[in-house]
Amino acid sequence: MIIFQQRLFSGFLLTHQTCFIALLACGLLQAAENRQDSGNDSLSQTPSDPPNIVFIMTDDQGYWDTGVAGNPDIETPSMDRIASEGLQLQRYYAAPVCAPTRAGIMTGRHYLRTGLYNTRFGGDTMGIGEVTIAQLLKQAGYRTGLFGKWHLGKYPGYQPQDRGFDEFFGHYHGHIERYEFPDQLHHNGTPVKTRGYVSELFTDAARDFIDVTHRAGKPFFCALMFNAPHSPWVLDTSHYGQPEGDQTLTKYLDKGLPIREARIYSLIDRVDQNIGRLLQHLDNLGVADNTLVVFTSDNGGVSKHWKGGMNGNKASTYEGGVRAPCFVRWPNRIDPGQVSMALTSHIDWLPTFCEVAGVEPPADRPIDGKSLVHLMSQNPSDSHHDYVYHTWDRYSPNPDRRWGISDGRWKLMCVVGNEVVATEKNWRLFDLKNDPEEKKNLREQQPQTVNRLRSAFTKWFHDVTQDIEYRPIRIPISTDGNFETELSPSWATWQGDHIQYTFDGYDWDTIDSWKESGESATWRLEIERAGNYKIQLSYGCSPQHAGGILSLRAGEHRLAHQVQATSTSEQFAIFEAGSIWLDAGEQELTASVAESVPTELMRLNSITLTPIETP
Ligand SMILES: [Ca+2]
Repeated sequence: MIIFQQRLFSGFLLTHQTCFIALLACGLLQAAENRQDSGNDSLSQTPSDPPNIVFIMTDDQGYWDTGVAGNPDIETPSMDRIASEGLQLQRYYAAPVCAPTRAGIMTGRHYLRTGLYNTRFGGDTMGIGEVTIAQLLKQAGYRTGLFGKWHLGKYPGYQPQDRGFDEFFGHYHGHIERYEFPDQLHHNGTPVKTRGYVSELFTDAARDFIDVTHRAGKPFFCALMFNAPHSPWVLDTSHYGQPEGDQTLTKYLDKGLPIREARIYSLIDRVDQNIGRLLQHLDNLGVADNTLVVFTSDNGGVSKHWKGGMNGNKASTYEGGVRAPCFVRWPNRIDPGQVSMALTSHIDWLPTFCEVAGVEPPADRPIDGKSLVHLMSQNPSDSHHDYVYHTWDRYSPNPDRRWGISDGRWKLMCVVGNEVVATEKNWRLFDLKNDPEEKKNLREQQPQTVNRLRSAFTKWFHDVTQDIEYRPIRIPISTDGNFETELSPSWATWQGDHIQYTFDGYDWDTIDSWKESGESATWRLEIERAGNYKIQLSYGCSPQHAGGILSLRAGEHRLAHQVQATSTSEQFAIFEAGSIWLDAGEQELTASVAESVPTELMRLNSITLTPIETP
């Protein structure tokens, strides 16, 4: 076992990076690979090998949803194995919801700095100027792959393969609708059809990526981002005749869990089996000792069967909404059975991985995270961050409604709905040392602590939000490759007394209920090159409502389309609406009701723009 102190470790990194470059120059990587192929012995891994990194994250798994957390019913032997063979970060914090945590992981910055502010409505897009950990690790010679959920941008330029990942197989949105034979998946920018169950598919892709990278003699950064156990909680019944999902579900129903909880536990159980397969694969390749494996989740849990006394769930700023499981295994560096109570955060991964890979984080912007490497030692410190901060509001950053701050001992927080005007009376102060369940509000007894924490929070909030515009990015309309761009309903802003947006799993969302002349939806576009663009509309309209006129307008240019019938308003069909000229640069495309209709114009599912080649 090799244990380095922090100061020595930094020097070691310089040395190992230099060695790696020298290996490249001398063409000796094949020899290194051959040594690794020879098995998991002292020759297969040396301290000078750059560590591989496998970052495994689940979606909506709570701190309490593992066996090692004390949960008496869930079965997670692989997750527990990572914990017992390495370091448990007992007070590791994610953001309250999905996309914000992912932006923090990728950038090392609080998500509000990145322009991302939502999980839908186009607000789940990480700013184009951000530098990701994948880009940095590529600079250090790593091959990079992401398998599973991205949720940081769906349009070209914002997809994983545009943000530093050599290989991407997964989905852009916050969730997908089908887990068996899953739809809504893409491979390096192209939609793909798939067979099988989603957790297996992502794991298989990660395994294959590791194999190819290992054979090429490169270190790998493999981000395996399971979409389970996020809703809609679809079990694995894809193996007809051997319904593994049913067996697992039955196991948890037999333990007395209600059906909702049994489904969530089954999804986690299935993920755990796949993590076990991946760990075994690392063993088989002989690279486990020099592979840093992280297991964590992206926000608080949604399960409620057993919470170990913790308060709150996903999306709240109670501990149950923001504390996540976090285990780190790296046999060359970390002794088994280590535990740290230090305040740690999802924003710490970028500086951590930069340090282990020997590459500098960006120096031209604030990096909020701090490297965790100093905790990867015997008897790890319980000191890291002075404060952890929590904030989440779906529509725009807000320092008053749903927020929290903790110095480890004391925590000040507030959770109120949009219908409530938040005041100081809604604040709650908890002594986490003596009241970890966050039951006893000490706000009135500890005014100085309240003032100190609120002051620190507001200072932080101002810092991370200043000079940043929070609205959907302009959708890039590129002529590169002559590809189509689909304008999704959730990215529109809409005006009118009746018009509304209906969220229905992203690909089935609609703009609907519009019927008065002038009611409209507008998309903000960035047009790369002026020209004519073919317009295709996907919508549903029942026969008795057909015949209305939809007007499309971009600057001075207009197009009208008479709405046609589909069999029902819920069945979408694609209609050619003609073409419209779009000037280069920043443009707005507005769809509106040209003439009032009795009920609704249509249920508009998408508008697709395709550049028309000019001779
Ligand atoms: Ca999540």
